[in-house]
Amino acid sequence: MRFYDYGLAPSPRKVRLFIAEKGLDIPAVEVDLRRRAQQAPEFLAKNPGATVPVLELDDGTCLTESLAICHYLEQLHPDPNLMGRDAKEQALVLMWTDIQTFEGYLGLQEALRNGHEAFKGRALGGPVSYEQIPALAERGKRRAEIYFNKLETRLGESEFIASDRYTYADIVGYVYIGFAARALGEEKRVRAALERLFREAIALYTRPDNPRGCMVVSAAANCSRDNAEIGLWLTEHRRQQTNALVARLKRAVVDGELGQETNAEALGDCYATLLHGLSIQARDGVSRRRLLQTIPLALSLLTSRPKS
Ligand SMILES: N[C@@H](CCC(=O)N[C@@H](CS)C(=O)NCC(=O)O)C(=O)O
Repeated sequence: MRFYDYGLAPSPRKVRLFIAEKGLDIPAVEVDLRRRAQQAPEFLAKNPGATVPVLELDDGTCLTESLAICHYLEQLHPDPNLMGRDAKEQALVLMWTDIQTFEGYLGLQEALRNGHEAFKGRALGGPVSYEQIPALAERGKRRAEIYFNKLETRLGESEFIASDRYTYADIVGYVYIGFAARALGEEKRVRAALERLFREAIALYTRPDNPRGCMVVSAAANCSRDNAEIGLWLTEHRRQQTNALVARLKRAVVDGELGQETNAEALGDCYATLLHGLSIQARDGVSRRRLLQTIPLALSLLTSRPKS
């Protein structure tokens, strides 16, 4: 069996996490979408749709579509169960997968692929070249916002997305949340993007109707051994957030927004530390006004351009 993957893309990421949750060891091949490796004849022979993920079976059959691949792996390796134990749970997992994919992922794709110049002439994935429609970028953002509100409401009433335990639907949600950082965090200027990130985090951490602080930061400190899986999930989420910050800063260096001497990794770690610290401060009762005061200070690091 061989898994055709691409590290930055959300669809194969769902499969990668699924494989990890099952504890399987499947050799992976990186298909570099940025270099259009999905359009190479060898890859098109495996998937004429020119997308990843693909799972190539030993008999040569190539399975595409993340849901189909995960379903297949679930049948072969039923433990731990991730797709539902009975008819109702299975239906709920599929229901929440569809809701999230149609309302969230497609909105995010619409925003990213119609709004970012890297996708000019590639507004839809696959073998056909489609031009961007800028109005769709705005609509996509709106759709994604509505999806995230729905997800937030859902996670307010249930610890997990589809059931009372961790399932594939949680993997899907987790991947789309991570993808949103990339799809929506595409503010033209790095300073504006960071300011928005901090403002939104502080607004969320200090909402009067919610427990203060960020679940991802504060719950992690309290995870028992039994909840090691959730702990892992949260750790991975924070790591992903840090990676997204570092990647955004590196891009700002490449785009010439920040000086070449900028140590994007150190700066990204520093902002991630602040982001997590803000949650703890909020939980300890520090007011929104005071937390907001930290933003200009944090952004002043951008002009001081720390040296490596
Ligand atoms: N429904 C498919 C979607 C696959 C898909 O769109 N993959 C994207 C990466 S997330 C891709 O390969 N795009 C190729 C391209 O942009 O040309 C699935 O869930 O696997």
